[in-house]
Amino acid sequence: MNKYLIATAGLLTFTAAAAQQRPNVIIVIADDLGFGDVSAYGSQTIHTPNIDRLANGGVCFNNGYATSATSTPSRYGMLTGHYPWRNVKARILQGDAPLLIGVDEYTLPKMMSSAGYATGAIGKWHLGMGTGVVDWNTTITPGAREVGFDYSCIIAATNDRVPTVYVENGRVVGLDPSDPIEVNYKQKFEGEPNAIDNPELLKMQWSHGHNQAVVNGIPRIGYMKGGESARWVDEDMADYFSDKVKTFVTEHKNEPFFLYYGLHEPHVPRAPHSRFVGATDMGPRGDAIVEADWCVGELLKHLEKEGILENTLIFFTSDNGPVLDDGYKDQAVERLGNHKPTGGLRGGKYSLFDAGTHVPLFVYWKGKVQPVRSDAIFCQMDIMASLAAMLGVDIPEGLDTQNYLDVMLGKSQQGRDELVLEADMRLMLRSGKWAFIPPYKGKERNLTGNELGNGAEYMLFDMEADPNQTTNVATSHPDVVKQLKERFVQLTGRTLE
Ligand code: NG6
Ligand code: CA
Repeated sequence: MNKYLIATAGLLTFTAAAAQQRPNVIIVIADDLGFGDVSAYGSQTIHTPNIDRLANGGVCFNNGYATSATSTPSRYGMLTGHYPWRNVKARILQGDAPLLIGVDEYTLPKMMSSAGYATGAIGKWHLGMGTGVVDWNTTITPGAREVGFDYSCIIAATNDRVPTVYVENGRVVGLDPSDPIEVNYKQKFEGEPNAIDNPELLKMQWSHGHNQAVVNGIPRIGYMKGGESARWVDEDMADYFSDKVKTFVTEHKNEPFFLYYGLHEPHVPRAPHSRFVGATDMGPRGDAIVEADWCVGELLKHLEKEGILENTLIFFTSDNGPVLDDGYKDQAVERLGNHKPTGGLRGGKYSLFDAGTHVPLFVYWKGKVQPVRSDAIFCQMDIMASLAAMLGVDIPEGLDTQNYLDVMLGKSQQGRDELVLEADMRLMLRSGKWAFIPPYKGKERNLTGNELGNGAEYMLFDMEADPNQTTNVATSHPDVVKQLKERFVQLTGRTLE
């Protein structure tokens, strides 16, 4: 055999091997689920057996990170492989916000498509849709399809924001054309109920914000009119999306598929189905987590039933850290008991402290990935480059995503050394064992009670010795602070005093 033939033969073998390594890929991403909210990380106060099955049967990251402490930027980071703070619009979006991701932008689902995958997004979206002036009564475009999802069945933003309808492939589900939907985030619609004027309609009370449209007895952010027949029932949302997930899996079981499954729990308003009410002693927040666990269980059962569990790589994570009172009086604070949603980590949702972005993160692939607890830092943003490496796909240069395939599959514990993490456009740098937070003006805590990480001084924490960030060691480590300041400026392009 001459050299040319040997090379060709080698290539063919490689391609065949690569083709065998095309498991289905599912990302399950919960909403505001904290590091301490799943029993896999040691919580004795809540039991999440289905989520634990993934954690204990796969790579369970003790240092898994989202890129941001809130939803929109976090999801943007994972789906685009770009740090969200590079895009000034990557902030918490309202329900009528335009599509945040450029239609020409490279994305994770587009990468998966190029590797021959069918792609779908089901559940929470929160990345905007349309061009800014959305007509909810026609096909809304651009949207999930332009981001790279062949199929989508999503909620536009959050479960506390209007419009409270499901959007399937760009169309509002169950809409009666004679009752068109209008949405307004500035002005109320005359004659439509709202939380301030119609408290008698409320089955759940708001604590801050959330006092505009009333849908299903729950006050929301934003005003909405019409679309009565299309409005979701919060208590049925888990079942609704679970059914959509099963249908998607069944329809695509004979080809590789990529599914993004955005659970809405335990984001506010917490309104689990009646069969989960009372599942915990913690009230709606705890019960919603049990509902999320049930959703994971249904997914696993369905994959088993279709005989494809062994051929499916599953990520489980959360978009940002936990919060108790995020705007509704649902007893999340009062009934917390001994439960620690952050698992003891400092801060929470909205925070530059660790619990803002330090989230549950597991990679499960039955029979292929060995169960291991990994201390490596692994970030959701790196899923893109790591999967690309697994599938043999070239991705564009200039992205922030990096290939940590061996870490992702539990074969190496050499994770990321540096990460720039974001909370409401404020940034911090995680570098090796150090967490470095520059000074930021602003309140110490927001209305949720979560500490934001603002302060007049530089903060430096040794995450090995002090993972709960109790002691700022900046003054005793001036050399480290100096070095991290320089690195922060270099990485972020921002200035520091
Ligand atoms: C905030 C909401 C909060 C939640 C959050 C988005 C108020 C007072 N607070 O503005 O309830 O909806 O946005 O959460 O309106 S996230 O997890 O989607 O980022
Ligand atoms: Ca969230």
